[in-house]
Amino acid sequence: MSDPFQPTRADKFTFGLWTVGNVGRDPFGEPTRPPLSAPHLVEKLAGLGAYGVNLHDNDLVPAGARAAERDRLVREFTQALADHGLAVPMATTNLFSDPAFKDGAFTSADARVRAYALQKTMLSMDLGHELGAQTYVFWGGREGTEVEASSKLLDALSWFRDSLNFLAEYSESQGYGYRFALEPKPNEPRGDLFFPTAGSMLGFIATLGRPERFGVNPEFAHETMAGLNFTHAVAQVIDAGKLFHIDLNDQKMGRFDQDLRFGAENLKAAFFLVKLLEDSGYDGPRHFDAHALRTEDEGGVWAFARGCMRTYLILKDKARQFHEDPDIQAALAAYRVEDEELAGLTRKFSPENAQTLKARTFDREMLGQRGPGLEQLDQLTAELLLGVRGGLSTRSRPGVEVTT
Ligand code: GCO
Ligand code: MN
Ligand code: MN
Repeated sequence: MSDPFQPTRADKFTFGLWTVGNVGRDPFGEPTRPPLSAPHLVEKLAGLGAYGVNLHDNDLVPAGARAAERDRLVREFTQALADHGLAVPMATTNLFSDPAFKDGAFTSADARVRAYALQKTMLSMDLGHELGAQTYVFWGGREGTEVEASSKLLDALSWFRDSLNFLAEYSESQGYGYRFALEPKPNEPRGDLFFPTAGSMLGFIATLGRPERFGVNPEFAHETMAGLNFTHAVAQVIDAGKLFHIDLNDQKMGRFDQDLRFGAENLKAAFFLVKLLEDSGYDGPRHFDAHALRTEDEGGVWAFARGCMRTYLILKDKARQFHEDPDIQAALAAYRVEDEELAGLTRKFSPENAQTLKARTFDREMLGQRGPGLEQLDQLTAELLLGVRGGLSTRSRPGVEVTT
Protein backbone atom coordinates (compact mmCIF):
# COMPACT_ATOMS: atom_id res chain seq x y z
CA MET A 1 0.00 0.00 0.00
CA SER A 2 1.66 3.25 -1.08
CA ASP A 3 1.74 6.24 1.25
CA PRO A 4 -0.67 8.86 -0.18
CA PHE A 5 1.21 11.62 1.61
CA GLN A 6 4.68 10.75 0.36
CA PRO A 7 5.94 13.90 -1.42
CA THR A 8 7.15 13.71 -5.01
CA ARG A 9 9.12 16.17 -7.14
CA ALA A 10 5.81 17.24 -8.73
CA ASP A 11 4.72 18.73 -5.39
CA LYS A 12 7.54 21.31 -5.77
CA PHE A 13 8.60 21.35 -2.13
CA THR A 14 11.79 23.26 -1.46
CA PHE A 15 13.90 24.02 1.60
CA GLY A 16 16.71 26.50 2.15
CA LEU A 17 20.20 25.23 2.93
CA TRP A 18 19.88 27.54 5.94
CA THR A 19 16.70 25.82 7.14
CA VAL A 20 17.64 22.15 7.34
CA GLY A 21 21.23 23.32 7.95
CA ASN A 22 20.17 25.38 10.98
CA VAL A 23 22.47 24.48 13.88
CA GLY A 24 20.13 25.56 16.67
CA ARG A 25 21.84 28.79 17.69
CA ASP A 26 19.61 31.44 19.28
CA PRO A 27 20.29 34.82 20.95
CA PHE A 28 20.66 33.06 24.30
CA GLY A 29 22.49 29.89 23.40
CA GLU A 30 25.20 28.22 21.35
CA PRO A 31 24.51 25.74 18.53
CA THR A 32 23.01 22.43 19.63
CA ARG A 33 23.71 20.56 16.36
CA PRO A 34 26.88 20.19 14.27
CA PRO A 35 26.89 21.84 10.83
CA LEU A 36 25.91 19.56 7.91
CA SER A 37 27.55 19.89 4.49
CA ALA A 38 25.52 21.15 1.53
CA PRO A 39 25.94 17.87 -0.44
CA HIS A 40 24.68 15.92 2.59
CA LEU A 41 21.62 18.18 2.87
CA VAL A 42 20.92 17.70 -0.85
CA GLU A 43 21.11 13.93 -0.54
CA LYS A 44 18.77 13.82 2.48
CA LEU A 45 16.22 16.24 0.99
CA ALA A 46 16.11 14.32 -2.26
CA GLY A 47 15.54 11.10 -0.31
CA LEU A 48 12.54 12.67 1.41
CA GLY A 49 10.95 13.69 -1.92
CA ALA A 50 11.77 17.40 -2.04
CA TYR A 51 12.01 19.14 -5.41
CA GLY A 52 14.67 21.69 -4.73
CA VAL A 53 16.97 23.55 -2.42
CA ASN A 54 17.48 27.31 -2.16
CA LEU A 55 20.39 29.24 -0.78
CA HIS A 56 22.00 32.49 0.31
CA ASP A 57 25.46 33.04 -1.20
CA ASN A 58 27.10 32.42 2.18
CA ASP A 59 25.15 29.23 2.92
CA LEU A 60 27.41 27.62 0.32
CA VAL A 61 30.47 29.87 0.11
CA PRO A 62 31.62 31.44 3.39
CA ALA A 63 32.28 35.19 3.27
CA GLY A 64 35.92 35.82 2.40
CA ALA A 65 36.50 32.40 0.77
CA ARG A 66 39.26 32.26 -1.85
CA ALA A 67 38.36 31.58 -5.51
CA ALA A 68 39.66 28.00 -5.41
CA GLU A 69 37.61 27.25 -2.27
CA ARG A 70 34.49 28.79 -3.86
CA ASP A 71 34.94 26.71 -7.00
CA ARG A 72 35.39 23.49 -5.02
CA LEU A 73 32.26 24.11 -2.91
CA VAL A 74 30.18 25.00 -5.96
CA ARG A 75 31.48 21.96 -7.87
CA GLU A 76 30.66 19.55 -5.04
CA PHE A 77 27.22 21.08 -4.56
CA THR A 78 26.45 20.97 -8.29
CA GLN A 79 27.54 17.34 -8.41
CA ALA A 80 25.23 16.47 -5.50
CA LEU A 81 22.31 18.25 -7.23
CA ALA A 82 22.93 16.25 -10.40
CA ASP A 83 23.41 12.97 -8.51
CA HIS A 84 20.15 13.35 -6.59
CA GLY A 85 18.01 15.23 -9.12
CA LEU A 86 17.40 18.37 -7.05
CA ALA A 87 16.90 21.87 -8.53
CA VAL A 88 17.90 25.31 -7.21
CA PRO A 89 14.81 27.37 -8.09
CA MET A 90 15.67 30.38 -5.90
CA ALA A 91 18.76 32.20 -4.72
CA THR A 92 19.27 35.16 -2.42
CA THR A 93 21.98 37.22 -0.71
CA ASN A 94 22.99 37.31 2.91
CA LEU A 95 22.87 41.06 3.57
CA PHE A 96 22.36 40.74 7.31
CA SER A 97 25.06 38.63 9.07
CA ASP A 98 28.16 40.69 8.36
CA PRO A 99 28.71 43.55 10.86
CA ALA A 100 29.19 45.78 7.79
CA PHE A 101 25.39 45.57 7.36
CA LYS A 102 24.52 46.29 11.00
CA ASP A 103 22.69 49.53 10.07
CA GLY A 104 21.30 48.34 6.75
CA ALA A 105 22.61 47.20 3.36
CA PHE A 106 20.81 48.99 0.50
CA THR A 107 19.46 51.47 3.06
CA SER A 108 22.63 52.07 5.05
CA ALA A 109 23.39 55.73 5.69
CA ASP A 110 26.96 54.92 4.58
CA ALA A 111 27.30 55.08 0.77
CA ARG A 112 30.24 52.65 0.95
CA VAL A 113 28.04 49.99 2.58
CA ARG A 114 25.35 50.53 -0.06
CA ALA A 115 27.91 50.06 -2.83
CA TYR A 116 29.34 46.95 -1.16
CA ALA A 117 25.80 45.52 -0.83
CA LEU A 118 25.27 45.99 -4.57
CA GLN A 119 28.60 44.32 -5.35
CA LYS A 120 27.84 41.37 -3.05
CA THR A 121 24.38 40.95 -4.56
CA MET A 122 25.67 40.95 -8.16
CA LEU A 123 28.19 38.24 -7.26
CA SER A 124 25.44 36.27 -5.55
CA MET A 125 23.19 36.68 -8.61
CA ASP A 126 26.05 35.29 -10.73
CA LEU A 127 26.23 32.26 -8.41
CA GLY A 128 22.46 31.76 -8.44
CA HIS A 129 22.41 31.86 -12.24
CA GLU A 130 25.25 29.34 -12.40
CA LEU A 131 23.12 27.00 -10.28
CA GLY A 132 20.02 27.50 -12.44
CA ALA A 133 17.97 29.78 -10.15
CA GLN A 134 15.21 31.76 -11.86
CA THR A 135 13.77 33.52 -8.84
CA TYR A 136 15.85 35.92 -6.79
CA VAL A 137 14.59 36.86 -3.32
CA PHE A 138 15.25 40.11 -1.51
CA TRP A 139 14.69 39.99 2.22
CA GLY A 140 15.90 43.20 3.83
CA GLY A 141 16.92 41.74 7.16
CA ARG A 142 18.79 44.85 8.29
CA GLU A 143 16.81 47.38 6.25
CA GLY A 144 15.17 49.25 9.09
CA THR A 145 15.77 51.37 12.15
CA GLU A 146 15.60 51.59 15.90
CA VAL A 147 16.41 55.32 16.03
CA GLU A 148 13.96 57.53 14.14
CA ALA A 149 16.24 60.49 14.81
CA SER A 150 18.45 58.97 12.09
CA SER A 151 16.02 60.85 9.83
CA LYS A 152 16.60 58.67 6.80
CA LEU A 153 13.14 57.30 6.08
CA LEU A 154 12.49 58.92 2.71
CA ASP A 155 16.12 58.60 1.61
CA ALA A 156 16.15 54.94 2.64
CA LEU A 157 13.14 54.21 0.45
CA SER A 158 14.75 55.79 -2.57
CA TRP A 159 18.14 54.13 -1.91
CA PHE A 160 16.30 50.80 -1.78
CA ARG A 161 14.51 51.62 -5.04
CA ASP A 162 17.74 52.68 -6.77
CA SER A 163 19.41 49.42 -5.69
CA LEU A 164 16.61 47.22 -6.96
CA ASN A 165 16.46 49.14 -10.25
CA PHE A 166 20.25 48.76 -10.61
CA LEU A 167 20.07 45.00 -9.97
CA ALA A 168 17.13 44.47 -12.32
CA GLU A 169 19.13 46.15 -15.09
CA TYR A 170 22.14 44.00 -14.17
CA SER A 171 19.99 40.88 -14.52
CA GLU A 172 18.79 42.01 -17.95
CA SER A 173 22.26 43.02 -19.17
CA GLN A 174 23.65 39.63 -18.14
CA GLY A 175 20.72 37.80 -19.74
CA TYR A 176 19.81 36.17 -16.39
CA GLY A 177 16.09 36.90 -16.72
CA TYR A 178 15.52 36.71 -12.97
CA ARG A 179 12.09 37.29 -11.47
CA PHE A 180 12.60 39.14 -8.20
CA ALA A 181 10.52 38.34 -5.12
CA LEU A 182 10.48 40.93 -2.32
CA GLU A 183 9.94 39.54 1.18
CA PRO A 184 8.26 41.75 3.79
CA LYS A 185 8.69 41.39 7.55
CA PRO A 186 7.49 43.76 10.29
CA ASN A 187 10.46 43.53 12.68
CA GLU A 188 13.36 41.31 13.76
CA PRO A 189 16.26 41.61 13.65
CA ARG A 190 15.69 45.41 13.46
CA GLY A 191 13.24 47.12 15.78
CA ASP A 192 11.25 48.23 12.74
CA LEU A 193 11.86 46.94 9.24
CA PHE A 194 10.98 48.95 6.14
CA PHE A 195 8.18 47.35 4.08
CA PRO A 196 6.49 45.50 6.97
CA THR A 197 3.69 43.76 5.04
CA ALA A 198 2.86 42.17 1.71
CA GLY A 199 0.62 45.14 0.91
CA SER A 200 3.47 47.60 1.44
CA MET A 201 5.63 45.59 -0.97
CA LEU A 202 2.87 45.64 -3.58
CA GLY A 203 2.66 49.42 -3.31
CA PHE A 204 6.43 49.77 -3.63
CA ILE A 205 6.71 47.48 -6.68
CA ALA A 206 4.55 49.88 -8.68
CA THR A 207 7.27 52.56 -8.22
CA LEU A 208 10.10 50.45 -9.72
CA GLY A 209 11.61 50.81 -13.18
CA ARG A 210 10.64 47.30 -14.27
CA PRO A 211 7.63 46.47 -12.10
CA GLU A 212 6.82 43.40 -14.21
CA ARG A 213 10.07 41.78 -13.04
CA PHE A 214 9.13 42.14 -9.36
CA GLY A 215 6.70 40.21 -7.19
CA VAL A 216 6.31 39.27 -3.53
CA ASN A 217 7.68 36.44 -1.37
CA PRO A 218 5.21 36.50 1.54
CA GLU A 219 5.95 34.44 4.67
CA PHE A 220 3.43 32.87 7.03
CA ALA A 221 5.36 33.85 10.17
CA HIS A 222 5.92 37.45 9.15
CA GLU A 223 2.29 38.54 8.79
CA THR A 224 1.38 36.38 11.80
CA MET A 225 3.98 38.05 14.05
CA ALA A 226 2.15 41.32 13.37
CA GLY A 227 -1.24 39.78 14.18
CA LEU A 228 -2.36 39.92 10.55
CA ASN A 229 -4.18 37.27 8.54
CA PHE A 230 -1.54 35.73 6.26
CA THR A 231 -4.05 34.05 3.96
CA HIS A 232 -5.70 37.41 3.28
CA ALA A 233 -2.31 38.91 2.47
CA VAL A 234 -1.52 36.08 0.04
CA ALA A 235 -4.91 36.50 -1.64
CA GLN A 236 -4.12 40.14 -2.30
CA VAL A 237 -0.74 39.20 -3.74
CA ILE A 238 -2.34 36.58 -5.99
CA ASP A 239 -5.00 39.06 -7.10
CA ALA A 240 -2.22 41.44 -8.15
CA GLY A 241 -0.53 38.66 -10.15
CA LYS A 242 2.51 38.99 -7.88
CA LEU A 243 2.89 35.68 -6.05
CA PHE A 244 6.40 34.90 -7.31
CA HIS A 245 7.43 32.69 -4.35
CA ILE A 246 6.16 31.79 -0.87
CA ASP A 247 7.79 31.04 2.49
CA LEU A 248 5.82 28.50 4.53
CA ASN A 249 6.32 27.96 8.25
CA ASP A 250 4.35 28.62 11.43
CA GLN A 251 4.35 31.07 14.31
CA LYS A 252 2.47 32.13 17.42
CA MET A 253 1.04 35.60 17.05
CA GLY A 254 2.94 38.41 18.76
CA ARG A 255 6.03 36.33 19.62
CA PHE A 256 9.65 36.41 18.52
CA ASP A 257 10.32 34.95 15.07
CA GLN A 258 9.80 31.23 15.69
CA ASP A 259 10.10 29.64 12.21
CA LEU A 260 8.09 26.60 13.33
CA ARG A 261 7.36 23.51 11.23
CA PHE A 262 4.51 24.17 8.76
CA GLY A 263 1.20 23.53 10.53
CA ALA A 264 2.83 23.19 13.96
CA GLU A 265 0.75 25.95 15.52
CA ASN A 266 -2.17 27.22 13.40
CA LEU A 267 -3.57 24.19 11.59
CA LYS A 268 -6.81 25.84 10.56
CA ALA A 269 -5.01 28.88 9.13
CA ALA A 270 -2.58 26.53 7.37
CA PHE A 271 -5.55 24.69 5.84
CA PHE A 272 -7.08 27.85 4.39
CA LEU A 273 -3.68 28.91 3.07
CA VAL A 274 -3.13 25.56 1.32
CA LYS A 275 -6.67 25.69 -0.03
CA LEU A 276 -6.08 29.20 -1.41
CA LEU A 277 -2.79 28.22 -3.05
CA GLU A 278 -4.25 25.09 -4.60
CA ASP A 279 -7.50 26.75 -5.70
CA SER A 280 -5.61 29.67 -7.26
CA GLY A 281 -3.53 27.43 -9.52
CA TYR A 282 -0.25 28.74 -8.05
CA ASP A 283 2.39 26.52 -9.59
CA GLY A 284 5.59 27.88 -8.07
CA PRO A 285 7.70 26.24 -5.37
CA ARG A 286 6.24 25.57 -1.92
CA HIS A 287 9.25 26.71 0.05
CA PHE A 288 9.62 25.92 3.74
CA ASP A 289 11.50 28.72 5.50
CA ALA A 290 11.56 27.15 8.94
CA HIS A 291 13.85 25.02 11.04
CA ALA A 292 13.79 22.21 13.54
CA LEU A 293 13.45 23.16 17.20
CA ARG A 294 16.69 23.84 19.04
CA THR A 295 16.01 20.76 21.16
CA GLU A 296 16.48 18.41 18.18
CA ASP A 297 19.36 16.34 16.83
CA GLU A 298 19.77 15.50 13.13
CA GLY A 299 16.97 12.93 13.35
CA GLY A 300 14.69 15.73 14.50
CA VAL A 301 15.75 17.86 11.54
CA TRP A 302 14.52 15.22 9.08
CA ALA A 303 11.35 14.61 11.10
CA PHE A 304 10.78 18.37 10.82
CA ALA A 305 11.35 18.42 7.03
CA ARG A 306 9.15 15.36 6.44
CA GLY A 307 6.49 16.87 8.69
CA CYS A 308 6.33 20.17 6.74
CA MET A 309 5.69 18.32 3.48
CA ARG A 310 3.27 15.73 4.91
CA THR A 311 1.16 18.37 6.62
CA TYR A 312 0.95 20.34 3.36
CA LEU A 313 -0.18 17.24 1.45
CA ILE A 314 -2.67 16.21 4.13
CA LEU A 315 -4.18 19.71 4.07
CA LYS A 316 -4.24 19.62 0.26
CA ASP A 317 -6.27 16.42 0.50
CA LYS A 318 -8.55 18.13 3.04
CA ALA A 319 -9.08 20.94 0.53
CA ARG A 320 -10.14 18.34 -2.05
CA GLN A 321 -12.56 16.86 0.50
CA PHE A 322 -13.92 20.35 1.23
CA HIS A 323 -14.78 20.74 -2.48
CA GLU A 324 -16.41 17.29 -2.61
CA ASP A 325 -18.36 17.42 0.65
CA PRO A 326 -22.06 17.78 -0.27
CA ASP A 327 -23.04 19.40 3.05
CA ILE A 328 -20.26 21.97 2.84
CA GLN A 329 -21.08 22.69 -0.78
CA ALA A 330 -24.78 23.07 0.06
CA ALA A 331 -23.91 25.47 2.89
CA LEU A 332 -21.72 27.48 0.52
CA ALA A 333 -24.42 27.56 -2.15
CA ALA A 334 -26.92 28.84 0.43
CA TYR A 335 -24.45 31.45 1.66
CA ARG A 336 -24.09 33.12 -1.73
CA VAL A 337 -27.10 34.94 -3.14
CA GLU A 338 -26.95 35.68 -6.86
CA ASP A 339 -29.32 37.99 -8.72
CA GLU A 340 -28.83 38.21 -12.47
CA GLU A 341 -30.85 41.37 -12.93
CA LEU A 342 -28.93 43.26 -10.23
CA ALA A 343 -25.63 41.86 -11.46
CA GLY A 344 -26.42 43.35 -14.88
CA LEU A 345 -26.90 46.75 -13.25
CA THR A 346 -23.83 46.72 -10.99
CA ARG A 347 -21.22 44.98 -13.15
CA LYS A 348 -20.32 48.11 -15.07
CA PHE A 349 -21.14 51.78 -14.75
CA SER A 350 -23.43 53.46 -17.27
CA PRO A 351 -25.63 56.52 -16.66
CA GLU A 352 -28.71 54.29 -17.25
CA ASN A 353 -27.53 51.65 -14.79
CA ALA A 354 -26.86 54.34 -12.21
CA GLN A 355 -30.33 55.84 -12.67
CA THR A 356 -32.08 52.46 -12.50
CA LEU A 357 -30.15 51.53 -9.39
CA LYS A 358 -30.92 54.82 -7.68
CA ALA A 359 -34.64 54.33 -8.38
CA ARG A 360 -34.70 50.77 -7.07
CA THR A 361 -36.40 49.95 -3.75
CA PHE A 362 -34.58 47.51 -1.48
CA ASP A 363 -36.11 45.61 1.43
CA ARG A 364 -33.40 46.71 3.89
CA GLU A 365 -34.95 44.94 6.87
CA MET A 366 -35.19 41.64 5.06
CA LEU A 367 -31.52 41.95 4.01
CA GLY A 368 -30.50 42.49 7.63
CA GLN A 369 -32.57 39.55 8.88
CA ARG A 370 -31.06 36.91 6.67
CA GLY A 371 -28.88 34.34 8.48
CA PRO A 372 -26.02 33.32 6.17
CA GLY A 373 -25.30 29.98 7.92
CA LEU A 374 -21.65 30.68 8.70
CA GLU A 375 -21.72 28.91 12.10
CA GLN A 376 -22.85 25.73 10.40
CA LEU A 377 -20.31 26.09 7.59
CA ASP A 378 -17.46 26.66 10.02
CA GLN A 379 -18.45 23.68 12.19
CA LEU A 380 -18.64 21.43 9.12
CA THR A 381 -15.15 22.60 8.18
CA ALA A 382 -13.87 21.98 11.72
CA GLU A 383 -15.26 18.43 11.66
CA LEU A 384 -13.72 17.81 8.26
CA LEU A 385 -10.34 18.95 9.60
CA LEU A 386 -10.79 16.81 12.70
CA GLY A 387 -11.36 13.78 10.48
CA VAL A 388 -14.86 12.85 11.61
CA ARG A 389 -16.76 13.54 8.38
CA GLY A 390 -17.01 10.03 6.92
CA GLY A 391 -17.78 8.74 3.47
CA LEU A 392 -15.54 11.22 1.73
CA SER A 393 -12.00 10.06 1.76
CA THR A 394 -10.81 6.54 2.37
CA ARG A 395 -7.69 8.19 3.76
CA SER A 396 -9.46 9.67 6.75
CA ARG A 397 -11.58 6.66 7.73
CA PRO A 398 -10.09 4.09 10.03
CA GLY A 399 -10.16 0.49 8.83
CA VAL A 400 -10.71 1.35 5.19
CA GLU A 401 -8.16 0.24 2.61
CA VAL A 402 -6.39 3.12 0.90
CA THR A 403 -6.59 2.73 -2.85
CA THR A 404 -4.10 5.01 -4.54
C1 GCO B 1 13.84 35.56 8.23
C2 GCO B 1 13.59 35.50 6.74
C3 GCO B 1 14.71 34.83 5.99
C4 GCO B 1 14.60 35.02 4.49
C5 GCO B 1 15.80 34.48 3.80
C6 GCO B 1 15.66 34.45 2.32
O1 GCO B 1 12.88 35.82 8.95
O2 GCO B 1 14.98 35.38 8.66
O3 GCO B 1 12.38 34.85 6.54
O4 GCO B 1 14.73 33.46 6.32
O5 GCO B 1 13.46 34.39 3.98
O6 GCO B 1 16.89 35.26 4.16
O7 GCO B 1 15.87 35.68 1.82
MN1 MN C 1 11.26 34.62 8.40
MN1 MN D 1 11.60 34.02 4.78
